[in-house]
Amino acid sequence: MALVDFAERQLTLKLVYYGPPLSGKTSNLRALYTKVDTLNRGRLMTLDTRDDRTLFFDLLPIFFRTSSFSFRIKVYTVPGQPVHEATRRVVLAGTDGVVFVADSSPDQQDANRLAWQNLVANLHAFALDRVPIVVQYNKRDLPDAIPADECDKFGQPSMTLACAKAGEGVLPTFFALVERAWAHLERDLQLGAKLGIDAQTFRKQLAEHVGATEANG
Ligand SMILES: Nc1nc2c(ncn2[C@@H]2O[C@H](COP(=O)(O)OP(=O)(O)OP(=O)(O)O)[C@@H](O)[C@H]2O)c(=O)[nH]1
Ligand SMILES: [Mg+2]
Repeated sequence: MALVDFAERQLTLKLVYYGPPLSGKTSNLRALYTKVDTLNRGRLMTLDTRDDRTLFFDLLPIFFRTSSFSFRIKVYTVPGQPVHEATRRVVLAGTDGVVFVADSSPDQQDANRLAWQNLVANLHAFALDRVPIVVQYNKRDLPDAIPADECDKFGQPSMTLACAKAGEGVLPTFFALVERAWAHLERDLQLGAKLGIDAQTFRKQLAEHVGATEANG
């Protein structure tokens, strides 16, 4: 759950990138890191084995300040390999939103489904069933990528398309999730009224600090 510190006038959001093995979760975070202004990001922490598989998790802290409040967004990835189930649960605990990074390769559609079922079960175990989820189909550059209109949206209202390796679609996915996470918290905690910031102001500030010029790229 989001941390609101009224004394320090600070809001901390936790977001998690989830999905099947090798779908591009770490690649999303790496691209995000390069797109966020140096002043608004901390160190990108990744823990890989030699073959690039995430061993524990990755973390990118993003922060920005408005005239009245400061925001911290902690962006995590989980490791996709089945063996890391315990780690996935630890990372998912208390999340305010999830990007589900699906693989566009036709032969990974079963892996997408399995990872989705795993996500739903783990969210349910934490009573986080209502947390906002953005489905991203990554690796759109694959010559045999499944057509966009055949992608399983897993019951979500919309999805984004990306080529994380090239940094494409990474910011729109991130913005979509942050916006939905804000709307969710607004409903639950009346954040806007308490912080004196409406959704539009929050979005504008976020875009200004986190690469507004690339919001479509
Ligand atoms: N063709 C293509 N390959 C990609 C893309 N994004 C990532 N990859 C490749 O997919 C492989 C896995 O990427 P990662 O970002 O490490 O995947 P991950 O989801 O973090 O993997 P785990 O942490 O092991 O679950 C790497 O070889 C990437 O270069 C993309 O948009 N297109
Ligand atoms: Mg990874």
